[in-house]
Amino acid sequence: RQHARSTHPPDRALMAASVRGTPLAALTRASTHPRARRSAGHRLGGASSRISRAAPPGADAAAEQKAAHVAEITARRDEMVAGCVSCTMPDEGDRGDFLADVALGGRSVEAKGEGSSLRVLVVGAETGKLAKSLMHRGASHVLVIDHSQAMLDRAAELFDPPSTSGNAPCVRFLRTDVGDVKPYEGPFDAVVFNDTLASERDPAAALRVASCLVRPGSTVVISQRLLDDVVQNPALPSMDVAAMVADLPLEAAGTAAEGKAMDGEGGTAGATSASAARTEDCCGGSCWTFEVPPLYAMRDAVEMRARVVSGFGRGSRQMGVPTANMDPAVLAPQLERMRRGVYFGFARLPDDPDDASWSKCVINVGQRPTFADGDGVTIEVHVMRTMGRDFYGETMECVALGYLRPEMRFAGLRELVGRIMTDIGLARNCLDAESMRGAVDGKNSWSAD
Ligand code: RBF
Ligand code: MG
Repeated sequence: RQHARSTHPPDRALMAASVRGTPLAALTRASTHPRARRSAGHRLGGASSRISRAAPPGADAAAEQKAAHVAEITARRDEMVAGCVSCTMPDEGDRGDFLADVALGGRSVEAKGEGSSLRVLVVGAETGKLAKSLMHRGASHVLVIDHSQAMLDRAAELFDPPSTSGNAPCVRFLRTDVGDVKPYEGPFDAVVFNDTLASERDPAAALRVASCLVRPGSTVVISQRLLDDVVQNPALPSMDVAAMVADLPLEAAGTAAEGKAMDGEGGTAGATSASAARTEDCCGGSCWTFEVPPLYAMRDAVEMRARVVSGFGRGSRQMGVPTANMDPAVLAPQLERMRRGVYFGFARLPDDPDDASWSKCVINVGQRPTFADGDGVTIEVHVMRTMGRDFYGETMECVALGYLRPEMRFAGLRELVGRIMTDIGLARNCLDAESMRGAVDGKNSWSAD
């Protein structure tokens, strides 16, 4: 029992400090563990030498910052796994069982039926116990990511190597940042931040990316071991979960069916859902459980009518996704009700005899942060129908019925187009529902394509 957590209060202080992103030098000072000076397994000194290997020369400031942060996290997590793991990752087994239950919420691949899969993304490997619990409880595929290769290697020892195709049920390990997980790895049925979100360089961005990697109806779990002091201390705002989820399509678990106001009441809805989502975990830590609503239907449709103005000329030529830009000047009241992000609905050109019927569409309301010229809010409508011409100056009508996701900054055009294709697929599915057609059926004739 000599490594039991309760006998080593300094290690708890150390964990808490690491959660707040304290520099490693401070962590080393915080460690008064009697063995820290004697045993290599407990020593935290020496990590700073690794930190100094920061970004390659010539990288821009943002990349340099990211590299430095990744190096720091990597060093910290290498040390965690090199040390006494029941000290650096206390209660891992119990937490793994608890989090697997929360993440799966009773779902299992067996219950989903023949040919289905149940995919979970785990951010933070530890020694693999959470992945093990997930597989035992009914996940079919678990992707475990971490910055520490040593930690991933240690966790992988718990499992058979995956089949080459990756189709058979398996656990895979990948050294990457959550922001760099490719969409084709998903979509996931659940994401678990396994005591890692608070130490992300930008926790809000990490959560945003994660919420885009999951499919509608899935679960997002944030677990932190010793976060109480961080949450309650306004001097440490890095984990304001309420603020983080305010603009994301996330609902406190169990409340998603009631529907979140996606139009205008974002701040309040987020705050409510964050506190409603929070529970204490099995071991005195904090756990937030969110659901991505099965259908992001808005309570009230937003109707827009405006002239088509010229955009950046990038949609058709560079992206292969032509968009009609609706004049934002006359849509101020609607813009006030719509958070920035991607919507789906129906659009038509009422004055054009050929295109006066409603077609499915996706709508981006935002500032295109992926591009340098992205400033000023635009309302861009991609109509899922071949029109064979542009329609500058014509009047467009558009009804936004649901919210897909917040706007994001992508690494480049290819990633953006990839995500837009996913948006289009999701939108098409949602809009096939009878209730969706009903929203415009009375207004005009229906166009099936
Ligand atoms: N631009 C972004 O920078 N980030 C986004 O997440 C984003 N999502 C979009 C989703 C859809 C469905 C559409 C049609 C456009 C989106 N855009 C986004 C805007 C895109 O950058 C823009 O259409 C082109 O730059 C042409 O102006
Ligand atoms: Mg355009």
